Amino acid sequence: RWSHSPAAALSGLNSVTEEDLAHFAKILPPTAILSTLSPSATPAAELEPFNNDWMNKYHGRSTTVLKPRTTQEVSEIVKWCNQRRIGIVPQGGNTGLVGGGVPVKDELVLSLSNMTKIRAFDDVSGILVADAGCILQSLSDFLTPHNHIVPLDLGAKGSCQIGGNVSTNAGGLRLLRYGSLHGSVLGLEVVLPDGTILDQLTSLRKDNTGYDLKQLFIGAEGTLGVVTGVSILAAPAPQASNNVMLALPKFENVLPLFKETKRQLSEILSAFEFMDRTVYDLAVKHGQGRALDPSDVEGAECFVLVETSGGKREHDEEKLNSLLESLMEAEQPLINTGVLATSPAQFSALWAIREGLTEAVSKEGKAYKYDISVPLHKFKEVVDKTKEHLRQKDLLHDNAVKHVVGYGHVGDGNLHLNVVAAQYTPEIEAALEPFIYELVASYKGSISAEHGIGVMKTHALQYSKSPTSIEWMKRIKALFDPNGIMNPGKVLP
Ligand code: FAD
Ligand code: 2HG
Ligand code: ZN
Repeated sequence: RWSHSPAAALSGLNSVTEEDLAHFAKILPPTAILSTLSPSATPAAELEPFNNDWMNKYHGRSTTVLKPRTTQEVSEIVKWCNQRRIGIVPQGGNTGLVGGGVPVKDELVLSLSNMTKIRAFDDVSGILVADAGCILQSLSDFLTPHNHIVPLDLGAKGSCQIGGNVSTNAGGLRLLRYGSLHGSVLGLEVVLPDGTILDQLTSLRKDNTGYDLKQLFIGAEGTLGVVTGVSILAAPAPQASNNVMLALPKFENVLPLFKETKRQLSEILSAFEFMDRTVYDLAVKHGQGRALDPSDVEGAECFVLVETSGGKREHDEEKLNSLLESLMEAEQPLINTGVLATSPAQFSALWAIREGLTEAVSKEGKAYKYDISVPLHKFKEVVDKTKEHLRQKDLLHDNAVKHVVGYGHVGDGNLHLNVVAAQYTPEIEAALEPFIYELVASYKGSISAEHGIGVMKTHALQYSKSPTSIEWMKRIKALFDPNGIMNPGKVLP
């Protein structure tokens, strides 16, 4: 039986006891065990970062955090928890935005933060094999002198871990160019819920030997096992990168602009990121990146950040400049202005605006985040309809919802609808849900484009998945994890 209450998934599971801790002490050194139960009890405050999510929206009450250093240690911990029916929440950098990485109640937190070894890199094939706890930025730094890049980039790169990225199937800012992790992850090492180590850490580009089991763990959000190692295809570093922030007089121009940009830039286009005026203003207000000149933003309803990555600077600059010229000189220009980065510092400053949007929103208030796939021409309609709906409910004012903003990955049809409130309140949530999920379903969209389901959207899965799909997901879960210990209350209703 499955219930719509995440906590119900925990019935039948046990809390960690002092006896369990005594067993963990045989596996791990004292420094790798944080517990408020232990004889030398860890102060509760030290567990707070593990019990609360990035938005401070989801709160767990775990008493114990374990930080294994090896796959073997993970295996022994998981095996014990399975025998004892203790729920486990695998945790990476805890930057997830759907509450998947924190406990629902007092499950044990298994932090991958001590598993940070780069296991191998082959600069001919570009294949990188690393522990799941490696921070994305550190993998990127490692690859720089080898003239390669991770095929994934996101604003949380300084904290998120590659195992967390794989487990959420994170999309991010480079998906347009390098595709999803379902393509670039070549192999995984996973500790299954009974403690078995599933070694699928192949470094082969091609391997058609039956079912591709690793795909199940990409986006499983820790519900099927603990990812301990990742083999990923790094991309050759582009020889030249440029970017330009385009200011558009109206949203309707985004679609034709995307078409024209793709046509002219073709193989060198590497990002096409959208932000509406309100969220741009929030970025400026909260100090993300460097504000554009007032004359460049005047009359702009929204912005698009275009990046090119190619093999020859002169060639790319010529293409980008001629795109800008043709856009400006058209009879009905699609853009007001384009601010072209002319130095590495400006290049980073333009990206900092886009990458800082999530942070800006969180400084402004409490964000309800809807990470949705909808047809591109509906992006603005979704924002407008949500605003109107909140206005009708008299919730669009400074003491309730302060802003409704939209930004995201145009190239991937992925809108980040953020409803920025003064507080998280049941009243606002009730106004937003199921309203937004129904709206998304009416466009045949997805209620989660890239952030996952976590604990936030288990009850909404039905808007994007058929009953047959959900039934088979449940069967897969029961097959891998018959005792329901892995991240209970997440993903499945
Ligand atoms: P956590 O938050 O720790 O965990 C996320 C989920 O994965 C949880 O369910 C957890 O149980 C599970 N998990 C973590 N590690 C493992 C493991 N080793 N084995 C099994 N399960 C595991 N997402 C995007 O897709 N695109 C973006 O552009 C993007 N930008 C972001 C920007 C900011 C500022 C922030 C805060 C978040 C952003 N995210 C984005 C959300 C995104 O999901 C995470 O940043 C990232 O992928 C999660 O990695 P993490 O290590 O922090 O995982
Ligand atoms: C991004 O694209 C992230 O910046 C986060 O996916 C989106 O905060 C959000 O809603
Ligand atoms: Zn995103």
